[in-house]
Amino acid sequence: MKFLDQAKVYLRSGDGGGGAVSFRREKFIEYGGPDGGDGARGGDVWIEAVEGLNTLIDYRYQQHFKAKTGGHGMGRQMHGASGDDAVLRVPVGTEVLEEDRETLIADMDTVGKRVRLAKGGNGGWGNTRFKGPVNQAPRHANPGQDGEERWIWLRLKLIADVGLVGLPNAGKSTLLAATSAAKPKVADYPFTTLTPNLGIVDLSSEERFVLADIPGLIEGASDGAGLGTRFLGHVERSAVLIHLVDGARDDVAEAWRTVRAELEAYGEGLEDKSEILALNKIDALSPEMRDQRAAELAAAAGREPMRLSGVSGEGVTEVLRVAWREVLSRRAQIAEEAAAPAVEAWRP
Ligand SMILES: Nc1nc2c(ncn2[C@@H]2O[C@H](COP(=O)(O)OP(=O)(O)OP(=O)(O)O)[C@@H](O)[C@H]2O)c(=O)[nH]1
Ligand SMILES: [Mg+2]
Repeated sequence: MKFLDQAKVYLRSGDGGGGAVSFRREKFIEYGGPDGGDGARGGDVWIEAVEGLNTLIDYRYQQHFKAKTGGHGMGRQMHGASGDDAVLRVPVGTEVLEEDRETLIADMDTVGKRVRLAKGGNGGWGNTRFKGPVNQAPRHANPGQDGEERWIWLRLKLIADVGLVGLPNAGKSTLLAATSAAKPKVADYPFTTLTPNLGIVDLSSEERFVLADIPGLIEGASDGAGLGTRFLGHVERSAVLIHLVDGARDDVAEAWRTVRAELEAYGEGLEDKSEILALNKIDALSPEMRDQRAAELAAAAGREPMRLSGVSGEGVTEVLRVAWREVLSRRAQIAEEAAAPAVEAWRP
């Protein structure tokens, strides 16, 4: 199963500047001759894979990218200035496809990779260039070439930064819906979510991460009970798990233990992944009940849970902020590992 973030984008490279028609006019010089300069190239449109981005969300807000027109030529053989390029910065792993959404134009698979998607038009020649033995005073210059335009698709396979885990009905999908543009199905019965949903949480323009809502786990999930653990693969690579416990239940400690046991049984590093312990649905609890359920959970887990409600929004930002800090430190760790020099094997 693939989660795709995609965006359709319009590109236009810059038109070339026109050549100039001009003649030298100086004192004491008769028949000055043509001196119109050439127009300059229009800007290109490039795409570049950069570090630190992991979604294409920016391309939902800006869909048109145009490079600048080249400057026109001028008298005294002065050329115009080249038009500035436009550069689309995209996350590593972005695929660039033709408008048909099938033909691959480029795979932006490494940091720093740059590909030109539209070439700027050439500048037109000024009249100086048209001077020949026959026509010593051409009154003709070329216009600049038009830029190119095209529609492309950007496509990125999303990888979850943060995973939501919990029993069925814990409120995972509700929380995803409340914090992202995703619209997962929410209902008052277990196993509403049958396949994972991903959403992009947008804390600010520099603080974004991918949140995954996966089907609920029940006791025996690792042996195939319920929907099993097969969807846990989608959160294996995440930086942190948010473990939601339904505060409206009277057995919160047991609920937490059940899910922990399934994570342990699944393994693959999930058992050691950091976990934000979160008591959910506090909107439905009196202040005394909140304290009581939090205390029960703390006794079981050995640390205080955060408290939130995906319905009222209380405590949600705090949980997301803690998750974001984990995402940041995980990204820093990945960058560090990538930068570390490879150790060569010692050979006798
Ligand atoms: N009072 C209250 N009810 C909530 C809250 N979050 C979810 N619910 C309700 O709990 C029920 C289950 O919510 P879902 O978001 O579907 O739960 P889920 O964890 O995704 O469940 P599965 O997909 O079955 O694993 C729904 O009736 C929700 O309206 C909350 O913060 N407060
Ligand atoms: Mg759900």
